[in-house]
Parts: sequence; C-alpha cells; structure tokens
Amino acid sequence: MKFYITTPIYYVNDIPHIGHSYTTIAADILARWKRLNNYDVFFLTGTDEHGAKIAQAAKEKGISPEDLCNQMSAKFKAVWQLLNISYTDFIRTTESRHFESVEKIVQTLFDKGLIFKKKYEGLYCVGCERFYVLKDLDENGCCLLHKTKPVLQFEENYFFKLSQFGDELLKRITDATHQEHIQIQPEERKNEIIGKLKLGLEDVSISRTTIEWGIPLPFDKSQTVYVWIDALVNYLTGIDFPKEEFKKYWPADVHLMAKDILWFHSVIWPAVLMGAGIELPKKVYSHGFFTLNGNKMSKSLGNVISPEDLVSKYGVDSTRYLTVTLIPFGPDGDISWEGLTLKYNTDLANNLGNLLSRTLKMAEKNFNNIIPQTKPNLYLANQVADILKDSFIYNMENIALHKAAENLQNAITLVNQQIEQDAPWKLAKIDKDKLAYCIYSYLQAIDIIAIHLLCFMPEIAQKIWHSTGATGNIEDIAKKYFADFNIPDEGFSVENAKLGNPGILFPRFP
Ligand code: ME8
Repeated sequence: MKFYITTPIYYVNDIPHIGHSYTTIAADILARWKRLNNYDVFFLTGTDEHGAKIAQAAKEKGISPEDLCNQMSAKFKAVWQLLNISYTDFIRTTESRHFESVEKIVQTLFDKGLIFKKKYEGLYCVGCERFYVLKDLDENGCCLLHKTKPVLQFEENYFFKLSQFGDELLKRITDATHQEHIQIQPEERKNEIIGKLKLGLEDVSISRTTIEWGIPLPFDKSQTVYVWIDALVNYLTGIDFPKEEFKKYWPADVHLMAKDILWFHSVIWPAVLMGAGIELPKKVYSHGFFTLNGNKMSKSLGNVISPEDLVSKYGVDSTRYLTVTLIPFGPDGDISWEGLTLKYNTDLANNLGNLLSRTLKMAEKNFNNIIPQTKPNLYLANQVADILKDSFIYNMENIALHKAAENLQNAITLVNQQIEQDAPWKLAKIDKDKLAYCIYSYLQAIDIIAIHLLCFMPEIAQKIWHSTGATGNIEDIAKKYFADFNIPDEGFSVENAKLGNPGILFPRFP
C-alpha cells in the first residue's frame, strides 16, 4: 500500500525557523511511521520560489531572484538534513518539471471553459500573496497576519470559476461516505471552512500582469500564473505529473500545514483539482500556530528560534521530539525556552534517560555488561506492548503526535515504577538470580520502547537498541513487530549478549 504525505513548500524569503521545522518534523515522523508499517511512502517537501514576495526580497538584498532561490532552497535542504528529515523528494517551483505540470493544469482548466478574463480592483497583501476584501482586514485596514496595509491593485486578470464548485465541495467535505470524501482535520477547523463555504464562493484571479517572476500562462504569455496556483500544483509535480505515473501515489493521503494556509488547501486546491478532473486529496490536516513567549515569531521582533539553535542545545533527536510534543498537535500554543528545557528534563533526562542508564549501570556492576542467564521473561515487555498497542497506534494514525509521545512516556514510567518496586539495588546484595531475572525483564521492555521511539528519535532509538544487546537491524525488527505484534519468546535482547555503552544520551539541564 502507498502513503503520500506532503508539507507546504516554504517561501524562500525567510530562513527556516522552528515553525517550518514543526510541520516538517511532524511529516517526517508520520512518514517514518508508515514505512515501519510497511507502506510504500512518498514524502514531499520543497520551496515556493515565485511571486511578488520573492521578487521583492531579492530586490531588497540586491541579488537576482534566481540567486535568492538557490541560496535559500539550499538552506532549507541543509536544515532538513540536520534534522534527519527522510523526504523522498524536494521540489523547487523554479524547476522545469514544475513549469510543465502547472502549464498542463491551467491549460486544462482553460480548455474546459473554467477560466475567463476580467478587470479587477483589489487589495493585495504581498506577505500573504492574496487579495483581501475590507471585511477581512482589521480596524486599521491591515492584514491580520502581517499587520501591514494591502496595496490597491488594478489589473485585467484571468479568473478561475471557483464559485461553481462550492456546493460540490461542501458535499465532499461533509459527507464521509462520499467516494471522494475529503477529510479536513481537526474538527474545529473543518467547521470554520464549512461555515465560510456556506456563505458562497467568489471566483478567484489565477494570473498576474505585473509579476514577471513566475510561470507564464500557456494561453497568454503576457501574464504569469498566480503564485498560489503555481505552488499548490507542486503536490502533483513532485510525483511526476503530468505523466500517468503520478497515479502511483495520487491522491495524497495527507497534506500537512498550519491553519494560515488551510483555506488554500481545503477550498482552492480541491476546486482546481475537480475542475481539472483529478481526484481530491484524502486528508488535509492543519496544525496550530505557535507563538514564542506569547508573541508571534518574526524577524522584525528578533524573536525567531531557529532549528539550529535547538539542535545545538538539545541535539538532533531531542529537538525532533521536543518540537512536536511541546504543544498539543492541532490547536495553537505558546512555546518558550523554559518550557522546552522543562519538557526535555522531564521526559528525556529524568524518565527515558534514567531508565536506560540505571538498567545498564546495574548490569555493568553486577553482570559485567553481559545479559545474565535467567529464565527468559517478557512480563514487563508485554505490559509495555499492551499499553502501546492500541493507544500509540491510534494516536499516530490520528496525527495526535503529542498523545502518542505521552503513551510512550507512560510506558517508560511503568518500567521505572517496576524498578522502584523491585528495588534491584537491594537484590544485588541478597538475591542475584532474582536480580538477573529483573534486569532481563527491563531490557526486554526497553527494546519495545525503542521500537516505538524509532519514528520520533531515529538515532537515539538505534543507540538504545544496541546498548540493550538487541540483535538485528531495529528498523527491520520494528517492521516485523508492527506487522504481527509478536515478540520472540526470549525477547529481542538474548542471554549472554553483550550490552553497549551509549554514553549519556540526555545530559540534564540545571
Ligand atoms: O505559506 N507555527 O509558505 P510559508 C506553526 N509558500 N507552523 C508554522 C509557523 C508557526 N509559527 N510558521 C510557519 C507558505 N509555519 C506557502 C505554502 S504550499 C502549496 C505553499 C509552517 O513559508 C506551517 O506549516 O509561509 C505554515 O503553514 C507554513 O510554515 C507556512 O510557510
């Protein structure tokens, strides 16, 4: 089975910050999760390189738009490499393959009579790359997101007959039994979209006369394709549209993004696809927007956290974990350095790190780093597996990443509590056989935890796997495990295997 997941393609006028990495790490975790479940995964990300905003940013820097795009897309790629993002492809909208696919889509809409020319006067926000009407703006006439006044523009553009698609779209969004049902999540955001759809849709401009930095319209080369239409089509280009092969992965299983661009993904994009006679994506999921210490992150406020800042403090895998679990996945939330460090200390240093280091220390001290001979037992591993079997999987499938992480933490706590109860430090003096039995059981439980941790913390999970003396490649074992939930009778870490020393995985912060 296939699984096609996408992130937004990010504008290259900004350096990659924690907002971009939030979506991309989440998508990576889901992609890895599906791979572990034996899906043929296509994971697409990339950069959005056309339009007024990019042309303006290049001008301000005194460089060509091409140079800006090259520099910035390289920066995004470097950050995704740092964060161990396992994308299948990275698309840039300035690539020739993308021109071909955008031309195909707009030409198809034109041939079907869904595009017409009209004189238009409107308020354009370059930050959002969209027209607004007065009621969308604040009391000062400013865009709600950028707090700047949109510019009045007068153009004769080509328009897409969006208004024709409102009723059909409403059906497909609200009727879960519809053959081409499009699921919008979370529920509250879906309801907002439904509310707006019920007010009726207006046709939208899909070309610009004044913006040269874009893809020329195939049927009127004096205009360029509106950057949002250009950008959305990347989801087809990335999987080889217009070649028929794109159907191997289309329809997308999840388009992931934040709420700022949900309208484009849940209304404009499906309407364009319906117009072009292409199936709709199955799910559009919009997570929340986070603020930093109560403020919107912005370059001008100087309060941007970069993924590199996080990695240099917490390391790669802890950054991945913290980024997606600090606030519930879905609603808006606020983050702070204090909150990040607290979560790091609680979940990673004190819970997971402590479990591993105390278990390994006991084995080192009492059994010379060798898994002791004992009656193989899986009672603790089975308890951990049971806790995770339903809840973790349910939450991963429902993109409730913070809850899946919470399930993992509960499983880790359970093992730590069992250790407290067994008091192995006392057993070391009075009952070495019982101690061997206990340590064996902790190691088996830790292996099950590592298997579940793999999509969140791929490197750390590997290290844990090797340190418990588990044999085989953790990814292969995890794939097998998620197929039948079978744990071999002797567990994954067997008698007499040598334990490894992973070093301090999570140094505690003061
Ligand atoms: O909108 N909180 O690109 P963009 C959470 N090019 N997520 C955040 C965030 C924050 N504070 N800041 C950014 C565009 N994001 C278009 C997309 S897609 C066909 C075209 C994430 O660079 C989040 O995913 O402005 C949001 O939707 C996206 O970055 C916006 O990225």
